[in-house]
Amino acid sequence: MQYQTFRGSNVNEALAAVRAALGPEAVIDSTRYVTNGRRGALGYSYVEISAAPPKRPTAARPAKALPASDSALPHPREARAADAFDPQSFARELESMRALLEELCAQRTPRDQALALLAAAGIEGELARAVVKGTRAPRGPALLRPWLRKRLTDHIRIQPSPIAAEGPQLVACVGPTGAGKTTTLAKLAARARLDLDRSVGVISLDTFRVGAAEQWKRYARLLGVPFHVAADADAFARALASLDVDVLLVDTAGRVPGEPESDWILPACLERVSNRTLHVLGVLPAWLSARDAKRALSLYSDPAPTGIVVTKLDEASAVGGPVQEASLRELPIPYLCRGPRVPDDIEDASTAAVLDALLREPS
Ligand SMILES: Nc1nc2c(ncn2[C@@H]2O[C@H](COP(=O)(O)OP(=O)(O)OP(=O)(O)O)[C@@H](O)[C@H]2O)c(=O)[nH]1
Ligand SMILES: [Mg+2]
Repeated sequence: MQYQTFRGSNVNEALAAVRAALGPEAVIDSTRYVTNGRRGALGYSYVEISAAPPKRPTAARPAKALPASDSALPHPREARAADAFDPQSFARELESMRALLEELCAQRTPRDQALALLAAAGIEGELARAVVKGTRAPRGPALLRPWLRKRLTDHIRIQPSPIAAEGPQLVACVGPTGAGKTTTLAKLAARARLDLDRSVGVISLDTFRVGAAEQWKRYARLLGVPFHVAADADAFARALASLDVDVLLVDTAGRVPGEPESDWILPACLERVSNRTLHVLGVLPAWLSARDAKRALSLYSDPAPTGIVVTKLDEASAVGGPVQEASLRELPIPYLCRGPRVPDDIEDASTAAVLDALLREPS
């Protein structure tokens, strides 16, 4: 094949030159980004494409022998394949591919770049479209991040700490197995007691997981708070009657899809509660995808969560899943948890902290 070389200041320009000369069916052999690495007046860079005219189907005719001198010449590609592996030229190839990719990325529209940043944060679909809708995104990541922060602010709701609210409060944690429900409640028990000087009691409905009651007995002893386990609504009502406290914390076992409804006793328990503000907090690890966050909370319709606690921020590179679920359900976020330590690793949520977690600068 007769390969020719075409140049352009970018891929599109070089491709246009190929098509103008050889037509749309041209066969591309290689594309490389060439630069002398300098900026300013002394610098140059261009894209070079090696291409040949399209192969036309030929009528069957006897193969014409090549002249001896021609047939002795290896095809350029065969010659290259026969070459020994050269790490330096391999590194150069890689570098030109990276530069090409960067150039292709830079050609994306600001809206696409904004959607890519949101996707990296774990925010996709309906919410991502709503965030970029209406106004023009600015060009370049330096302007895009502040723009996105502003746009996302309208989609984040924050709830003032329920354990600090006036009057008797009940905070129940629900959510998937291992999400951090018990740890979050232990942190809240410690903060209510030590920081807010409020009386606290704990009732655990988790009679399923081996060691759940022991885990709570240890926390309760350390924190000096009364603790009960309740296997049904009657036992819950008895425990409730014995606890004259400002803040009642209710722990539940993680639910799994397909679990019998009869095992889920929280609704019956909450029916026995009066004169307390009820908070049912869905606890979701930060690394849960938006789809899994939705799936996890779909198991909790009775009672429906009133807020979402995001845990394990310390383990996650993207935290958009739970934040997206909170936004789509119009639920506020009262707390963020950044580690397993009781009581240190919990903070009252703020819009700025949620945005910081969402739009982290690449490290
Ligand atoms: N890194 C990190 N670990 C956490 C955090 N919160 C909880 N953990 C750890 O996650 C594990 C599970 O926490 P639990 O509080 O027992 O979770 P759970 O939701 O009560 O689990 P089940 O009762 O089994 O459904 C424990 O090892 C905790 O120490 C957090 O914010 N960051
Ligand atoms: Mg637990």
